[in-house]
Amino acid sequence: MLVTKPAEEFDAVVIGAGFSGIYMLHQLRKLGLRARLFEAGEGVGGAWYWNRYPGARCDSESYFYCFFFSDEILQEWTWSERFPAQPEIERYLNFVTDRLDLRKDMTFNARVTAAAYDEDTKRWTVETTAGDKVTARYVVTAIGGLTSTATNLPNIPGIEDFKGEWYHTGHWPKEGVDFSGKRVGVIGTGSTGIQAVPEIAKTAKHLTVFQRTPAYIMPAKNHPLTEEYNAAIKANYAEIKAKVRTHWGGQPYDAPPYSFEEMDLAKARKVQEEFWDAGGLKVIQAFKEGTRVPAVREFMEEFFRDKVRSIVKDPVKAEILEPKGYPMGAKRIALDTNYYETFNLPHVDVVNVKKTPITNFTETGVMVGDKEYPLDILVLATGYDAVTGPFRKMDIRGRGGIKLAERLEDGPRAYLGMSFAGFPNLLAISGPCNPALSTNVPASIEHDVEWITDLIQYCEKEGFTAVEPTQEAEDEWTEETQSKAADSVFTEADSWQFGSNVPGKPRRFLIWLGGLHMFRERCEEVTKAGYKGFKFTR
Ligand code: NA7
Repeated sequence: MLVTKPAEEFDAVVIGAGFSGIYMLHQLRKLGLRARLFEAGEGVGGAWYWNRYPGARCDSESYFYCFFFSDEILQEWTWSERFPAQPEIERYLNFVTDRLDLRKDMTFNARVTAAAYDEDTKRWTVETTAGDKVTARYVVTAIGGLTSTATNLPNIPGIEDFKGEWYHTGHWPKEGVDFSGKRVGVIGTGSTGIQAVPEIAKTAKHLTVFQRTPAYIMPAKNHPLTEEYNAAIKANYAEIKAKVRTHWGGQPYDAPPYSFEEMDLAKARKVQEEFWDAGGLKVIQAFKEGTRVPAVREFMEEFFRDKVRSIVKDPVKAEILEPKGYPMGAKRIALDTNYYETFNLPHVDVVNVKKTPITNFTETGVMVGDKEYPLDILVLATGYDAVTGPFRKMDIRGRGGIKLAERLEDGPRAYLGMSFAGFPNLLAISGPCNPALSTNVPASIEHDVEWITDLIQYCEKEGFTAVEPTQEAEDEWTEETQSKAADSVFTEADSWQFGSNVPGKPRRFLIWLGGLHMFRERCEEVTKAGYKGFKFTR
């Protein structure tokens, strides 16, 4: 039975202990506010706590997939690999938590289920699965956009009939899964499936990959970092930080060096080959014209298909795996380590489930058309009900009892991707209509946390009891989010970014596509104009 704990009063509640929650709690403490953080997991990490599937690894390079707000932490922490794996990021976030002595204000194993605003007391009441019922003047959601609370299970009948083990990658058991000697099936070939497949293949007796859409995949070319490299990075953090702050995607990369138009195809191919060899997200950043220019994009698409044909020896498998049917960039591009090579192993197969969809699960496997694939373990790498999903899982009620879940039913809406009309003092880090998920996420998170901190500080200083955006400001930002997406290549495919991976979810773009550098400017303009678009109550 759930025992309700005695009510406690806080200035602020933070929901979630990933990158966002950790930094937000630190900032609130610095403001001198009494804050409490609730986290569903047993420990800190957020997405990096739950995503323990084999091969889970970051697609951003470690030296900039981190907090920049503390020079001390930048100097004290040393990354071991170019692209950090889940355990290392989890260790990093634990290190930061302890370094800032945040744990004492965190409650674990407590999933927030409800938050309701009382217009008389001007306080939120927040409830958790652990029986907490606390009140606070501010609530900051630090729940992430792709999270374990809102995993996307495929709408294929019969999962309950399957007698083997099955796991969603976003809820991976802490103790791991033993694939040895087992017939394993993986459904889903997004970033997650692409990372998991080579690792599962190492021990499984047989692996069948059920692929609906072939992704465009770049080689990570991951490697351990040397002492010299780390020393050079640490000596250079001021410059790196400045670049992160001014880059579209929050990455400290220089602008593409070459002009596609000014070279012949043979030269372009040589250049592209060099970028391929360097690996990482820079692979598609060789040409100034960028992939929005169809000629550049088509050149690269063909380059990627050639690569698949040259790596995968079986032409039938290669044909299934070749990315096609939509333009590159219309779905997230993934990084791999030995993904294509894995299909050269005799015990690894790929099945095209776009051509013949999965019809149902049986007690013993998966039916594709009239053929059954017998399985002992099924891995669902089928993604998330992104961005709005995690908000809609909580019962959040604002003025007059309006429900945030209902407000978000028709698609994402928020002002600056951080605030909601009718929900005073509810602030969201990387909320709907925010650029975070199109960028190096920690860089966006740092921005949002700092902007929210300034807003709260302003309220405290001015003696305002409540701040919320006007309906008009929220509507405008919401529409701007859609119009930016309408001009983008994303319109040309189904993706989680458009909500089209979840049956019944409206096709509305979830992310503000103006780039982090422009978002920073827009938020600054709002601040300088006396928090334009917000209304304050004393
Ligand atoms: P994604 O990118 O949403 O990928 C999910 C994959 O699962 C994708 O290949 C889907 O195919 C596939 N899928 C989903 N439902 C089905 C059904 N019913 N049948 C067959 N295949 C299906 O999730 P990830 O976890 O890989 O990555 C999410 C983000 O996390 C990623 O973008 C990074 O930012 C980190 P589809 O493409 O829809 O045809």
